[in-house]
Amino acid sequence: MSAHEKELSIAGDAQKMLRYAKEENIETVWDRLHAQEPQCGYCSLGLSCRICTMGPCRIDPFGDGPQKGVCGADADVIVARNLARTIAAGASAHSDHGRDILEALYHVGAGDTESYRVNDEEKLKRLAAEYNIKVEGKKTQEIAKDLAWEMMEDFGTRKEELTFLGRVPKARRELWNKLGITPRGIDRENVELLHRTHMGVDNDYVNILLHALRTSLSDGWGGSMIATEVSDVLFGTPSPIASKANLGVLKPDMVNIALHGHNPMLSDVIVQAARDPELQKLAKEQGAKGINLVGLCCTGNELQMRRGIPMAGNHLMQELVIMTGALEAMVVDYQCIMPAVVEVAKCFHTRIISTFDKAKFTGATHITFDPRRGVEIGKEIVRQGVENYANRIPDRVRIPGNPTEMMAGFSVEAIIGALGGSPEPLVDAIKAGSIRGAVAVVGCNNPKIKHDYGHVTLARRMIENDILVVVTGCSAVANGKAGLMMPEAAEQAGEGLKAVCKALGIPPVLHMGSCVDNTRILVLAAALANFLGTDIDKLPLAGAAPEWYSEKAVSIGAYVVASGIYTVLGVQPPIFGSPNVVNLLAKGLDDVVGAKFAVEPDPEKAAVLIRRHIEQKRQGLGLPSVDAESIPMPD
Ligand code: BF8
Ligand code: SF4
Repeated sequence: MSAHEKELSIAGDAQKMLRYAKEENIETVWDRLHAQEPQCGYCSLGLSCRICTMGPCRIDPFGDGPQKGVCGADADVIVARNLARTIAAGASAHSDHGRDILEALYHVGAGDTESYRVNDEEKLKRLAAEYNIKVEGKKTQEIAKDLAWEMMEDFGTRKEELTFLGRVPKARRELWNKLGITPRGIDRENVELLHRTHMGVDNDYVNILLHALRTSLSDGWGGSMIATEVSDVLFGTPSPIASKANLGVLKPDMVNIALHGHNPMLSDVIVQAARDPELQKLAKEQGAKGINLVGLCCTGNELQMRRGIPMAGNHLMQELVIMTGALEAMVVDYQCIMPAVVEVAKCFHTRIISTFDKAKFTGATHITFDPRRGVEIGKEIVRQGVENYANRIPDRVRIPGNPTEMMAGFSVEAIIGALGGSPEPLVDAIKAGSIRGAVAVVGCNNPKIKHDYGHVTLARRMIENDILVVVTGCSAVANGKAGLMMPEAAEQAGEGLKAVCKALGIPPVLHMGSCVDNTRILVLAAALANFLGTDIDKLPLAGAAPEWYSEKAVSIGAYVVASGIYTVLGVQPPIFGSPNVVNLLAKGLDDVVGAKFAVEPDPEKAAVLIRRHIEQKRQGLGLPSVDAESIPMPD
């Protein structure tokens, strides 16, 4: 193994595939990053604006050149507008995903699909109660229709606030009202943000950013939360389940189909379709032993959480999985799918199948998905994969190593269930100090950070110091591959956390799902705060996105902070061209919403920032704590 691959990833499977890529001259995301360097300094600082055609404009960060755009916008306004638009894009992506799932629920209610059904009736009824829908005397189907209809109203403008705000601690709701950032309609906040950031509308950076927080809250407590809850209703609320991860989940003697993207409504019907006896028979006729479905990114997380489907890899693995030469089809829905997969697939027999009309890929086979004919379309997709097995070139198959065992399925319901039905035992362990607090390590991979290094290093340091870790998204894959998501990993935890994990039989790093499932973390945090009769910002909690890249991650970071949770980012956001914006986000926000951002690329240092923060919060609650400053910061 040369130094080259080891510098790019800590994951053994990735390192092996990167070596093949180099030997065979196949371009990857790391090569393209290299070709882009040095990246634009103005853009990296957030100081370029192309909102209108009087521009594009740039502000000189050194003070010698222009300090204002053609319209007169200064660095503060330009940086704030750019950040706000990033949040709108991220919140829109999550919320549009939520609406797509909601439409599937509506079709169930309307009785015009046989591909889906209500899987968790109890949750359906609980949600109906939150939405003030009467359930007595109604059939499940009718409740589904009524709930879908009411939830759709959360996207519009009819309401003064989103329904799920009923879950938020009272003090926080009052704070949001006082600040004027209570999210109303999901679409409304996003549209208003685009309006405000048009040239000549909102020209006050604080005002722009407050509305950006409101928009992010419409994602966290709105669009994403609807996506999670309705997915649970349709596909089942996750409970602890055994699974596996890394490229070793591909099988040399089976038809391998990877499901990539974010929306579980497609992948769920593919799971149904792959069981079809006719397709199984066809696979055998092709010489394969059967059909092996594997996940990638958040669609993979959705499948792993509910069905234990093995996980092939996270964001930076999407090109490398094709290079195994053992992938018959990569079925994509939307988000985080690099257009580059089509190019890599050309070097192999892999067929890229796109499925959503809003997410087409030039060069891919497109099969339009329609939830009303879900399973039928799912079968057609699987058939294409199976038929492609004949085109596999056995000499080019190279599946690196064996998969790692991992556990998934820790929904809030499952965690509370493991605790015996109440958050009390967790609260007691935190009070006693055997668990110091909890941290959510979430988000993406980014080729600017050594693949998986940020996630795994931070999670290790947290559990060693008795901080419970919950993970979602690509962080869950990284930590699963690193072996931290088995109960045995408790041995790597501090004495207090180790004892709690052993008593409950759970890993010290808990898989809570996909990126829209970060809302499960909000729900858990709110439940703990409500249980203690306090606000979320008083709790010893933190968030971290050590390797983030996407607009969705910015929206997540914003709603997590606006909900009162301190968050450390591992990749610098493009805001450093405005010291005022940096000051607001990294300091001032603490006085406004009780939480702030920090940026720290080194996970060893990020770990210390989080440990110090957790001790300060413990002290604030009057719990046994150590002096935060006594925790040394590594050089
Ligand atoms: O929604 S963590 S790279 S796959 S954006 Fe994308 Fe980031 Fe992965 Fe999932 Ni989330
Ligand atoms: Fe330039 Fe202002 Fe137009 Fe932006 S909005 S491109 S700063 S003139």
